[in-house]
Amino acid sequence: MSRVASLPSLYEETRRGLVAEPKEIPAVWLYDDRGSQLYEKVTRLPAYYLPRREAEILGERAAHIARRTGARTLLELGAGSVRNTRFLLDALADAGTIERFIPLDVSEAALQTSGQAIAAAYPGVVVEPIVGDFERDVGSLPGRGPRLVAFLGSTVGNLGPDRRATLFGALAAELVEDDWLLLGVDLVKEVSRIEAAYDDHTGVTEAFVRNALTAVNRELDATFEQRRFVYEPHWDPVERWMDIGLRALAAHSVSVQGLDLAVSFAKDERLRVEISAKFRRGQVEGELRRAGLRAESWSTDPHGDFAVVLARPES
Ligand code: AVI
Repeated sequence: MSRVASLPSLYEETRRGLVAEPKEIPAVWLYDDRGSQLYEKVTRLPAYYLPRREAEILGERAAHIARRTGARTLLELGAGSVRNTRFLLDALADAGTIERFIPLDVSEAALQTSGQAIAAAYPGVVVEPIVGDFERDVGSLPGRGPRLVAFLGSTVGNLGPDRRATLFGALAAELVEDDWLLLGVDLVKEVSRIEAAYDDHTGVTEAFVRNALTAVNRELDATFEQRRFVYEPHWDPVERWMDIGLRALAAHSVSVQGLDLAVSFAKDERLRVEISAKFRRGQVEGELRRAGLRAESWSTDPHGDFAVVLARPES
């Protein structure tokens, strides 16, 4: 398995986030091995509609996507459990074009489990997992063309507009004439449904988000105490994203020895752990176009909750 993760840049980004206003830590801390397991549980929560809606779309559209792209290599950015990817693998196997599946994820454990499962289920497909960070590694994607780069689950919504522009730009530069991008995006809808998806009563989402603090404590020798924070996800109507994080219950300070840093929290000060942006069609197509990618098709589930976009580099 290739290992391409770079910790120094994550540490630097963490330092910048902790001294910024408002404070934040990089969302990548969410996805250590335990976090990846917790996220897997999140995806099965009844209120967390995203993966089910995406599955409905891929169930309908995967055969068309396979025929249209004729992909020999399927790459998946932020692959995780690769559950919905199976629709694409099945369709590309039926079309007889797929040779290689390259899942890229920060969690080596998640890749190991899913890589083995895929290799067993698709014996004719070479599986080559990459432990990496898609934002950093997107400019040097391996594989023989035509390549289909899948970026599913609305993971793109965890990036702010500037980072999305950088990522789409890097993808546009990396993809050549016969390559394709398949993007899954969660759509703007009733706020109550969006908020419910990030605040389940079982506490699984809260445990998933809090695990980022546990990961920072472990990796950076920090002293975040869970009991000093309350979980607080809320919808930001201006940015149209869920702002997901923790709020300090009282003023206190946290030492982050690995960064040689002391961080003071005021009472009620927030620590953002991630954002989860929700999209509209024109916005997604516009962002892709400005990066040099042309959306060729836009497919939604019957409820209009989620969309899957097939795009290619502008010729
Ligand atoms: C990975 N990503 C698409 C999830 C989301 O919906 O933004 C992460 C998540 N955070 C809390 N629940 C799920």
